[in-house]
Amino acid sequence: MLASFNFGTYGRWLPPQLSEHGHRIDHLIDVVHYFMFALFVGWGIFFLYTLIRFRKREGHRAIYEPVSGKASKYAEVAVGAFEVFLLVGLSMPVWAEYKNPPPDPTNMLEVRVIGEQFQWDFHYPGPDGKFGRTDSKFITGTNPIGLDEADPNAADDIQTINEFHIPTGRDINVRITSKDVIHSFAIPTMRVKQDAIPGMEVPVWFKVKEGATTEKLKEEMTQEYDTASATWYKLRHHVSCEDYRDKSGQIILAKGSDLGSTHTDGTKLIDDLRAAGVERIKLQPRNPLEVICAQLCGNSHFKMKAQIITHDAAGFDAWVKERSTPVEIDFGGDF
Ligand SMILES: [Cu+2]
Repeated sequence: MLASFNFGTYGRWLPPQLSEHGHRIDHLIDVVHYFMFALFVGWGIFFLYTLIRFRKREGHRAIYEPVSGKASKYAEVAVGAFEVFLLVGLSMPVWAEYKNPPPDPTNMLEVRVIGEQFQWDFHYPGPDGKFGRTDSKFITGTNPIGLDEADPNAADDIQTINEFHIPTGRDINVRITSKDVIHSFAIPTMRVKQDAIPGMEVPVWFKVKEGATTEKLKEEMTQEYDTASATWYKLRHHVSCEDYRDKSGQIILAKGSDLGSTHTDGTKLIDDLRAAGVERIKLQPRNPLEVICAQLCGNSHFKMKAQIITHDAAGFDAWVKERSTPVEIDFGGDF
């Protein structure tokens, strides 16, 4: 699959769009903006007209009576009618489709998502497709969703914290809730957003475009940076694609090293690279996709993010298999 996901234009207009339904949301955003622009121009012209028409001048006196003509009324009704069309004709059909169950629920992946201050917890049913029972009395640091280990359905369940593994090209139904306050589950690159409300489980579904795997996206987002103009602020979320050495052949920056976590003094790293005569470095982002919280939910709201790892079908099955198999520890003796 050689589709390009157009990460080159990230941030210029809208974020890259990686879900099957996202173009319809983008279309809606476009229509609303064209409408707002038309309104802005229309009202602007009218405003200038009134400034000139009713300016203070000799022989004219202000009268304080409401308008008698029909034109302004027609304009108001037309704007109102168009807004109703935007809501009922365009927005609600798109919204309804993604709030109703997907057309083919047989091949759907269900994931429970639980927001809390300040992390996202994910609960997968595992290969049996059945979620184990959860109860708040079982909640611990390593069991944030309170999974009941005694429940047979829970045996192969998978829990992750701030790590959302999903397959591409398959319907994903997320059932979103919260443990404490209202959060908002948002994936800008998938055009998905839904409030996480304590005591309620709200479903929403989406499908990642075929081929948009994390590995492929990282490859597409690989870029070269000039060491002469690079700043640590810009580079710290990147991973090195190659080895870079100083004049004596010693490695300054190793291939695969994550700049943010392996280099505490990033400015020194850039200086060292420059001093070694390295003019350009090839880097790729550490994490192209993430879930954020779009609701100001507390003092550490800003760090409430989960990394999204998109796999192809085989890769996802392998991950499920790996995570759902109980780890057997050999203690090297009889117990
Ligand atoms: Cu939050």
